Amino acid sequence: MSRWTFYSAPGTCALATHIALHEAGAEFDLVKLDMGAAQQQSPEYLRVNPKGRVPALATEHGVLTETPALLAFVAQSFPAAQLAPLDDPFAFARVQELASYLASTAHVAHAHKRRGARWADDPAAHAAMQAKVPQSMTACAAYLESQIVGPWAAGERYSVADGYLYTIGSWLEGDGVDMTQFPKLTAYLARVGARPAVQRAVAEAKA
Ligand SMILES: N[C@@H](CCC(=O)N[C@@H](CS)C(=O)NCC(=O)O)C(=O)O
Repeated sequence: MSRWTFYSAPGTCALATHIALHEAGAEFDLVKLDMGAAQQQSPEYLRVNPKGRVPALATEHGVLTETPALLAFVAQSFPAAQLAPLDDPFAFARVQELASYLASTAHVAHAHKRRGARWADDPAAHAAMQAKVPQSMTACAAYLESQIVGPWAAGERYSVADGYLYTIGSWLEGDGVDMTQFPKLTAYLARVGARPAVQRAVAEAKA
């Protein structure tokens, strides 16, 4: 395995993959993009990821993007780290189910706060999308609260889904969610946040 390069930016969903890489014990070079300076749209970065988004992981096989794919790839590349139930199709699908929900529902709802220009040009539409975020993210938090049955998202074993739920979960308060309504989720986020790999990734991901 050649050394990987991981492309990230502070305050983004790339933290989920960053956490997984450290949980796995992977060796990688970290490249942090400055989104304030629109580096994700620079010609150099568009050659890495033509979508102009983070995360991206340059591997010996090519560049991979999309958080659920990256998390499964990291878990499968480091089986000894036991970051997913790789030998149990149903349990693995449960991990994927949560990762897909976070990517396609929770993350997209969150993006309506600052990225309304993806979906509409009218400033009034942007304001309407922004106004909806506390409600849509509270609905996500309520669903996630209902899913926490064990110490970790997939039950008894920590998995790559935990670093992802931690990443999106840490956005909830800033999105206007009253976290006192969600004690299980709050305690869970503190539990994940106490892991050394998570603290290392959080520290490295800072601006
Ligand atoms: N579906 C992608 C979403 C990636 C994404 O939207 N990343 C955001 C940061 S959280 C980004 O790079 N935004 C830059 C932009 O919109 O210009 C995933 O789950 O990895």
